[in-house]
Amino acid sequence: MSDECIFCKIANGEFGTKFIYEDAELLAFRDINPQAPVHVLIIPGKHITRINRLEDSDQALAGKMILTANKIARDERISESGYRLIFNCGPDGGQEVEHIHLHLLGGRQMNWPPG
Ligand code: DGP
Repeated sequence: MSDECIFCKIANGEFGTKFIYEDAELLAFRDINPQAPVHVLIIPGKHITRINRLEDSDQALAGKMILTANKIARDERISESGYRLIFNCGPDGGQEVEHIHLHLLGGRQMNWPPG
């Protein structure tokens, strides 16, 4: 938990954010600035700033984030149409919030290369 971190505050319920998934380790909620019809953020409750700060002991947690995104994609009915999972990391990666989060984007055709 970091006192300054907006996603820690969300995880603590300080903003009343609706969680579309929640368990002992992970939370998921809709992005405030959606870039697709489905845009969900999957975060760990544990404050980890960037994916390049993950440690060997976080291996199961990191894998669970992907499996949870797949589950949410099924719940959102985009599993078969397809979707994109994104971890932004650091300044060049376009990361704005320093608490790791997996973007689940779907419900429209994605473009490549990304901007
Ligand atoms: P990134 O650039 O990868 O760090 O993405 C951060 C995302 O977090 C961005 O798409 C907007 C979203 N976001 C920032 N603040 C809030 C918030 O207070 N609530 C919600 N639901 N999303 C937020």
